[in-house]
Amino acid sequence: MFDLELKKLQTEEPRTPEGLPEDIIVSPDTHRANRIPPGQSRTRKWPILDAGGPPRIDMEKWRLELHGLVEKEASFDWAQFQQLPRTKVFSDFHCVTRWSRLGNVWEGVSTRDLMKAVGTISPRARYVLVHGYDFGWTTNLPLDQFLAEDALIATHHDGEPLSVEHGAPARLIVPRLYAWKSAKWIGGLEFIENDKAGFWERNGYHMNGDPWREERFGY
Ligand SMILES: Nc1nc2c(c(=O)[nH]1)N[C@H]1C(S)=C(S)[C@@H](COP(=O)(O)O)O[C@H]1N2
Ligand SMILES: [Mo]
Repeated sequence: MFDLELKKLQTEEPRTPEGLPEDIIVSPDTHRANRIPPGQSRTRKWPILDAGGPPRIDMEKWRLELHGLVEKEASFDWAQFQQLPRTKVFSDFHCVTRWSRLGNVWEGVSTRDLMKAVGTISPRARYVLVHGYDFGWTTNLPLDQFLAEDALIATHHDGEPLSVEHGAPARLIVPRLYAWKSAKWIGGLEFIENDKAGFWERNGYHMNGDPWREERFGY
């Protein structure tokens, strides 16, 4: 009996984008016939992975700061962040340590909507350095990846508020790149001209990080 249930769990097909409500943005990779990138295996659990554990965040002091090469720098407190338009995204999540979690529904503020609030981005800006609240943790990614239609600052996952371990109160989600680019406990977005390695990138991980091209290490 137990064996049978276990088998069912392991073979159950992932949720597909067909039949989702119209207002959910569907990440294009979820339309692939094979949704598992090379060298990855599917997990039905959601592992917790980070470099130093959750930071203590005082919600009175929480800010999301946008700075660098933007027309006007901006800082949202939690109440202001709640006023921004909300978006839902259906996407897969690929960790460079070789697990993939398929069919996630994220809810939060799309990066495109967030950027509308700060005027234009300088044409010189080509990369984003994302800052977490944990010990000055950072990750870098190309601006066009950050502004992909399915990228968002998420507060909810599969209908539940994010747990602290998974990045509450808010985390970045960039479905088209490996999960280490999806910064938990987000506090800042710095728009820069020249690419600058973040925490894992300084330790050998890829500057871009496309799972379909197995951009795990190096440039
Ligand atoms: N701020 C911050 N964000 C982070 C990390 C981290 O150490 N600090 N780890 C990254 C890594 S390596 C992965 S695989 C994902 C894992 O997200 P999860 O713990 O919600 O599965 O978060 C990423 N975001
Ligand atoms: Mo990771």
